[in-house]
Amino acid sequence: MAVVTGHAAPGQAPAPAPAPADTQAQETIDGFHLVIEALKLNGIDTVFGLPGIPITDLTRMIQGAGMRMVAFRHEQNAGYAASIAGFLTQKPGICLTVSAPGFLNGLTALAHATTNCFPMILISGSSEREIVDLQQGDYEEMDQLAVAKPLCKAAFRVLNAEDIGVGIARAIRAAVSGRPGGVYLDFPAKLFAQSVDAVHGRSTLIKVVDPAPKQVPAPEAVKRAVELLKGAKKPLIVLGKGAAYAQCDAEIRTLIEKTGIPYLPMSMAKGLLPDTHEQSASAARSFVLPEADVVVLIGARLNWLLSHGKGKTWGGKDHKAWGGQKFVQVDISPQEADSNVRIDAPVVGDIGSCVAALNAALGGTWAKPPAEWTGAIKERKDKNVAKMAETLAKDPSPMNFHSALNVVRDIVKANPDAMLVNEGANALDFTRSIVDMYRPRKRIDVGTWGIMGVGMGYCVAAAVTTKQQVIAIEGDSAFGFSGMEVETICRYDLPVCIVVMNNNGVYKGTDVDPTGRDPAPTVFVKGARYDRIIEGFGGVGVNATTPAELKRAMEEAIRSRKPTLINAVIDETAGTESGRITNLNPTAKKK
Ligand code: ADP
Ligand code: TZD
Ligand code: MG
Repeated sequence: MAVVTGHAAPGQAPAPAPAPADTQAQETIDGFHLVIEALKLNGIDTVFGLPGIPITDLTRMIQGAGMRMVAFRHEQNAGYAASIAGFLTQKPGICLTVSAPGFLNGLTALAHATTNCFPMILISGSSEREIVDLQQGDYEEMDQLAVAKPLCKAAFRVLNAEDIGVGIARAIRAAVSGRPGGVYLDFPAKLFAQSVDAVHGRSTLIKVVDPAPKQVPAPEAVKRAVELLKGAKKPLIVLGKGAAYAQCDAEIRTLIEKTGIPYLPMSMAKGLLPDTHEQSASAARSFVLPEADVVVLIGARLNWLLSHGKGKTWGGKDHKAWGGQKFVQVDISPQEADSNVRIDAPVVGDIGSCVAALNAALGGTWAKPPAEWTGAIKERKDKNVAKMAETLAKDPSPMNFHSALNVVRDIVKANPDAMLVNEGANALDFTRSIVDMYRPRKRIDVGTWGIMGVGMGYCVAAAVTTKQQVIAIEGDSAFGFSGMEVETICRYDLPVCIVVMNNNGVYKGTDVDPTGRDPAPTVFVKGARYDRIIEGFGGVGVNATTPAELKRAMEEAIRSRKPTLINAVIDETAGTESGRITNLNPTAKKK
């Protein structure tokens, strides 16, 4: 490589340094290039971010070095993209932001990554340390390291160019080893311009060996779990997004099919086995949770999404009472067990190793669960599926969630490799229960927080990292959080088909201000035309008022792979408050 000092002007290669007398001895490398080389050395090929002081040149040079530099309109969306790229690839997703406000915009996504156990690194430029620490009022002044610390797994600052290699190596290890999560890396402006001898500089870079080491479970823990399962009359397996992340799909399938145990996929574990699998108990969820006697959790926490493993959902007498189930919990975090209820058989390790060990310990012959149990589940399932089919077959006018999602369901079935992005309340809950998934890691959604705003960032990351068609089913409120990234989708010409389920508001479009002065807080402009937004950027916009129009538009989007936004006009009375979690609403009950 040639001499690599100096900043590049827009569109130009880095300017060569003035030729010194002894070129060999003087060849130098600067902080910008050490960062890029350290990332490349570790197989990182994509950065999501937004340029500005002090990282503008870094974004140019990343692109110049042949990496994908995806520039967003708001850092939060770049951050969400990085977080889900981490989930999909097992490599830390990288988000690059400017100082204070850019950093803070990215921070929500870093916290989101940590909460969801996605590996991500937020790299942020920062202002002059001396001025920041004396609070003398620098441009975009903030002690970013201190702010980031409580919201991530680890946070590091690099002051010297020779430490860039170590900083990036530590960030990668922290992000992907053990329970994955978000890592913050602080690069003050001065770091980028520092030059060091090139040979020496490069010798400080580290190619991380085995960044996410296997963690094999203890044999006695595996034995304990298998013994517990052997005695079960009504066993159940719950697959969470940790199981999807682990990419050990064949082992998981073997466990489920060899034992014959019914299973429930959490939303982002849908498709790990096809949702049409005969052992899927999804359509009988409210029956199996209270009835099961031994539950095997694989990469799923007993948090609010599973009603904390107790209460009425699990057959408990009141909202805090234990339902009597015994739990096996397979998780990489040794601290997860007992977080909500007693875990009788924790199996700590990476899911691939744990499930392989369980499979081996099952032995040659394993008695399938009693037919009474599987038969009762099938009965519930068949009844619910038939009821749903009846609802889906209706064709009301205006279109409702069901008749629109009936179309989406068929489109996803015909395109099982397409990525499905999903956010909203009713738009989320109905999609999750109506649209079957057929392949692993195809469904990405609001995750552990039930967060709005991940939509367009997820679309960009899904398209860039998987190269597959992306279908996004978005509530109209949900879409609004990241809607401006439609420009990003058009700019990079990504195969994304966004369907805005437009019911004129948050949950419903029917609320009114009791005083008659303003619009109610949950309603939006009536009859808004979200499809026109994408037209402004050269994409395809379609207004769909019937299932037939929606079907035609989605099929055309997938055929053409053009950025498309379909405004699906949904009955504004069709939704319910907070979708399926009305009960979490302190005021809703009092109505
Ligand atoms: P869901 O929301 O789908 O129920 P959660 O996010 O609650 O899933 O749980 C994911 C769990 O998976 C976390 O407890 C995390 O520690 C665990 N996990 C993530 N990756 C791995 C892995 N490779 N091996 C084992 N456990 C993992
Ligand atoms: N802000 C953030 C960041 N996350 C949230 N979850 C919320 C606010 C609260 N919220 C929900 O939980 S769902 C939702 C909000 C604002 C939007 C629901 O409206 P929608 O979906 O149009 O997206 P439906 O189909 O109308 O229910
Ligand atoms: Mg809505």
